[in-house]
Amino acid sequence: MHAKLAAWVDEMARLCGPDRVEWLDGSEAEKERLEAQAVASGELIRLDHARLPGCLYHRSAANDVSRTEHLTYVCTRSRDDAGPTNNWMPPEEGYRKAGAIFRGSMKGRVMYVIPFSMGAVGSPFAKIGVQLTDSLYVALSMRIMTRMGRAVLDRLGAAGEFTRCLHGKADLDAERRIIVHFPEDNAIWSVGSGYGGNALLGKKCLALRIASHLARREGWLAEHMLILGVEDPQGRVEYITGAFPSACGKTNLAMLTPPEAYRAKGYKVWTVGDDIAWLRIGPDGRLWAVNPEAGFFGVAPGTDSRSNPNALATLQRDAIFTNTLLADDGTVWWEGGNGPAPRKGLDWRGQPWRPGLLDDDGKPVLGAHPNSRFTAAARQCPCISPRWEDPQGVPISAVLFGGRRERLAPLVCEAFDWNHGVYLGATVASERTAAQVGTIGEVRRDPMAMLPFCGYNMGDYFAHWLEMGRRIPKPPKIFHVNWFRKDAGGKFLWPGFGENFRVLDWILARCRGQGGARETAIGLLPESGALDLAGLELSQGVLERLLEVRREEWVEELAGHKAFFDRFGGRIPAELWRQHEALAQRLGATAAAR
Ligand code: GTP
Ligand code: SPV
Ligand code: MN
Repeated sequence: MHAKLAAWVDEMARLCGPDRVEWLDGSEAEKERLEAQAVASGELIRLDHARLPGCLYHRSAANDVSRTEHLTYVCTRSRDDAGPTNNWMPPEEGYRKAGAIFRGSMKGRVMYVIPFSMGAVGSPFAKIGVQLTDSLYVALSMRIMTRMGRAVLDRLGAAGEFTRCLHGKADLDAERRIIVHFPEDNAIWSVGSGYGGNALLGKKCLALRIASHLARREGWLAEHMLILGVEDPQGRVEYITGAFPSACGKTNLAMLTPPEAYRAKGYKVWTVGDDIAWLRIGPDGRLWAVNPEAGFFGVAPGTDSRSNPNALATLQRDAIFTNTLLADDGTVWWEGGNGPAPRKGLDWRGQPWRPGLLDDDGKPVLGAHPNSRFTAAARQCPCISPRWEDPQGVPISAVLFGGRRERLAPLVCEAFDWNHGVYLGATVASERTAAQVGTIGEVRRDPMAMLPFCGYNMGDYFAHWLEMGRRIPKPPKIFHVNWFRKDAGGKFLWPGFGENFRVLDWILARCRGQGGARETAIGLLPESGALDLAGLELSQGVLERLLEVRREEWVEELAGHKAFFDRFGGRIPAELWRQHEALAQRLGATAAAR
């Protein structure tokens, strides 16, 4: 028995006051028992067994349907170590504030103890956490999203290191909700929310915020990235990672189905991960990536058998659906999903719903919340890579950064070199989505899609990326992509989804030293004819619009880069300022004095 673990569980149980503490072993029998309990209490609803075998439905509180970044804190001793992009409070205050909400909050409930591993159990790169929670929904979701149970405890032995993760629903009151991280103590406390990224502590809290802090100390990278493999007709597979902000297309790109013309030639995409990548320098001098998760927590709306058939196949069994529409026939539905809307059902709030329903202002009432999601095991994905659990990971040829920009950013742009690529990542901006609380559509800087997930000062984070570049003998090439450019009428210019494969094809050609490129002020863009568009009908002039670099817009953007860097005081590495000045020079503008 692990004495420190036992003592910690006792101490937390004294704080939270559950009726009982139950250690979970991860067995099938345990799963069935927990599901039956959750169904009996109404926390989960069983879906139609014939059509969705083993699937469950959950509705989170109406005020608790996305990550609450304004209630999320990084508690380092020094405020500067959290940096200007994180909410901060001193560790003592974090423990005190969250502790006051936790105190006695599990009375009448069970506290589940969930030992879990991020990364395959026993992989040299895996990290272990133990989550305590009073939510059966969270316990059952952790079973899908992580490797958990007895095997992890065995691995931990009598004295292994683990992240202490305390989670409680309390009364699910947004006024009494806080998610506090203590990277210097390897601990996370989250109270008052039952929603995904706030409550499944292995995901954003451990695998990104705590892990990014560890990664900097240990010389690796913990990133908000998908990982995919592209197999060519000769059977050779090359791997790509991509960082896009929440709800900006990682799951879709990771599971992409290539266009017919490519499939006919024998091209194929393999999914390694859809949200998080841990990257290290391998013995061969390349960058290698592992997916620390075991499942997908994917956005439902917009997912149908045309846009993402692989996701749809993945969630046909043993999945948990959260905040979708619950149809009267025991199935689920969402806007932009398959088939016509069911004639009757209950919406994500639990209110009666029918197609065409309007609210008091005459606006359509959504059946599913825009951030409604499915939770399903990665191994159920038809295109899961045979190497997805490889303890060493997969070698990376290209790293993509991107965001949702209706103007400015071209479809694809290659960095001149690693440091320029770090600048491209550091200056990513994106329109806000429904995955986090806030004004949808508002453009904000989201460097490397890590704004809400970096567990330390982002100025130091950029320095760490630059330092990694100095240490990787054979670095991947870095690109910026944007699938979301729109025309004057607000329509997407690029068809996206499977057609994005055409861009990946050019990217991989560039990595092999092939593929034509023209130099612009912002980077290397496909030269005329270099993108293979066979079989794709793009209207006259659309490709030119997608690949256009408008000097006056970029000069304006330059000021946005500077304003963002200025927030960090002296903590932005000099190399990024040099990149900034070089960009200004290429644009024929003068960089504003710093
Ligand atoms: P998180 O799970 O929040 O990290 O999101 P994600 O980055 O995995 O995003 P996801 O793939 O789930 O896509 C989010 C939304 O973007 C969905 O509504 C998709 O339909 C839409 N989307 C994804 N790829 C594309 C694309 O290439 N073009 C367009 N126009 N929309 C896309
Ligand atoms: C995201 O918001 O980036 C997600 C969902 O992947 S959550 O688990 O809530 O973070
Ligand atoms: Mn995500």
